[in-house]
Amino acid sequence: MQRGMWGVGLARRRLSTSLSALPAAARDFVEEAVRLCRPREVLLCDGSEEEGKELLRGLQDDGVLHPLPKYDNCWLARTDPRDVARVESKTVLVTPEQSDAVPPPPPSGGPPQLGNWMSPNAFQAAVQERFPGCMAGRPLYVIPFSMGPPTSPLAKLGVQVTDSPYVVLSMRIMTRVGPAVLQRLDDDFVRCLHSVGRPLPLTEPLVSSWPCDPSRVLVAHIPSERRIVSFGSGYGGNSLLGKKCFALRIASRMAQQQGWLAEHMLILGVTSPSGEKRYMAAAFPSACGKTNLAMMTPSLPGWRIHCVGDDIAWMKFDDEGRLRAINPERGFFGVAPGTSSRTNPNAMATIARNTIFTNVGLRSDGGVYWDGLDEPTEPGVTYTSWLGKPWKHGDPEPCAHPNSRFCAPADQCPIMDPRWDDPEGVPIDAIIFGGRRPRGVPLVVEAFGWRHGVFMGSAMRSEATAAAEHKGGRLMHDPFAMRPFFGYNAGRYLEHWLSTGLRSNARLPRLFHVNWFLRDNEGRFVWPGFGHNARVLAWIFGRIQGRDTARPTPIGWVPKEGDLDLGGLPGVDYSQLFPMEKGFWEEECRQLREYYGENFGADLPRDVMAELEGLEERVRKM
Ligand code: TSX
Ligand code: MN
Repeated sequence: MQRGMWGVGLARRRLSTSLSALPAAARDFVEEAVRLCRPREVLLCDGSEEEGKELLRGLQDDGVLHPLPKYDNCWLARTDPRDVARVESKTVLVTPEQSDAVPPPPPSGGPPQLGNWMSPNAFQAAVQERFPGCMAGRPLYVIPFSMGPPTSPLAKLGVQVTDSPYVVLSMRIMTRVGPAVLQRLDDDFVRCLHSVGRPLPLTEPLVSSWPCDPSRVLVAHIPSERRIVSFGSGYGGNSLLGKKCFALRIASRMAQQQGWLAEHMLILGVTSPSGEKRYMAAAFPSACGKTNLAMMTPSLPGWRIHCVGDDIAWMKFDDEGRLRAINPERGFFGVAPGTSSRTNPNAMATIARNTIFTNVGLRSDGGVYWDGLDEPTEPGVTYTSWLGKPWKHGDPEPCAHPNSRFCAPADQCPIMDPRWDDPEGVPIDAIIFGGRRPRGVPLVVEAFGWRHGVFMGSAMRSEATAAAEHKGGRLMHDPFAMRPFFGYNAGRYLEHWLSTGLRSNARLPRLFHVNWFLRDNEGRFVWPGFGHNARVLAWIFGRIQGRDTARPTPIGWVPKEGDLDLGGLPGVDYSQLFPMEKGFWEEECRQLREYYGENFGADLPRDVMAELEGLEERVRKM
């Protein structure tokens, strides 16, 4: 870290280095933040080992991080229990016109589902209510970072200023921070301002040594200025601004303007027994096991899977018309509960060192614990819950928070793809949508074409979870798994996808929809999932290669019986995996029509409505 300072009223001590390493535009941005937030000092991050050690020491001294001696360089953070998830209701897009940010508000008067708009005036007022002096007594860290390999034509730079050293440590894992970024930094970067909102001296004691201001959280995006302003939360989704805020919301808007795609998708490589390799991207809402799929161990002999990314894909057509994808991130910020050596051994290997855990349970031997971590209980080992209280098996409350996380470097994953950080990206041949659907929706469907596939993406629904503020168990619409992440009007987002299909020289990927979560009448899962999902990927692989392994149905192409490998799966029955019920689809169409009317209104593209009408017509004839 390099120390520097500007402005009046800053600490008067002599600083070893100035921040002249920054180009003028970045210096202006930092100076503006210093004038507004009035930190004690300014520290420029360089991504070095020593810097990491210094941050860890400080965080330990402050009681924010606790060592986990069972592993190598692993740490536990416990947040204020009021600061445990993204806050969608306080996440806004700031544009002059409301229609640039969101479709018309629901006619029923219900809350908007596809994002929140804030006027520039209201935003200025909100900033003035929160930021002046908000970093008093704390250092301001300057983090120049790259989303994507710095040399990649698809990469974008950002500069985050924050008063949270936890955020700095996490950003060093999740993004690229270092000299290669400084070298390339000019005036084209996303301006990211973050404060936990607890100036010193404190007026009230902290809870769990975790500074935050839950009642005044605001996560604002100003797409026209490529600016993000986040206040009051230290939790990852609200504070690691490179991830959801930049790589999805701001980037989706840039992508619309510049003719590419910024998507909430994992990227994986599939290699067939004959050694052919294809890359696929997949969009799933939360609680569908996206990270598990991205790191899957296939159950089919001879097939191999490699991981490129588990959350975000930036994709752009190259000169040959191939869709090239990069993972803009450098780490995994994954949900811990449910992760185990049975569900995801590669994740378990990834998080065994150099990992920051947040809100997981603690074992007395210095290990971590959460629900679904299927480790045998050892005599003498006691547990402490994420709230810092003694915990034992059978207690009504979970040991780890349902949204507890690991934050680990991607290159520690044993099946990372050899090209996962290739600056040119990997060519995408299939895009897979999915959802957690207990009834009616078959295991896999291929779209009739691009327009039909865009409709499928817009029609995604899934059982809700704990990743944000929603109640579990209810079916929620989540178009393209982007519902909380649109950086502009979701109707125009669909138009952008439709127009992508009209590019003259594009070799378009094929579009699919999958559902691992069908249940029978007794409530049992009818598909074994996990490594067996490779059977579905193998069928998709065949389709990409042009194999005649599908039959048309009213809802799309499905595998011909016998063309989906169900070998060695006793009790798994083709007809159960591919339900085709007229009544179900009639109801689905009705609900979709209502959802479009409520949430997209006049901004729903005509082509998407035409696809819904086409489906309704085909269902009528079922
Ligand atoms: O991640 C999951 N995937 C994708 C894996 C590559 N999960 C975990 C829940 C999401 C966080 C799944 N859960 C999957 C799945 O494909 N399928 C299911 C449902 C399921 C759970 C248990 C069994 C079968 C299906 N069977 C036994 O445990 C024996
Ligand atoms: Mn995600």
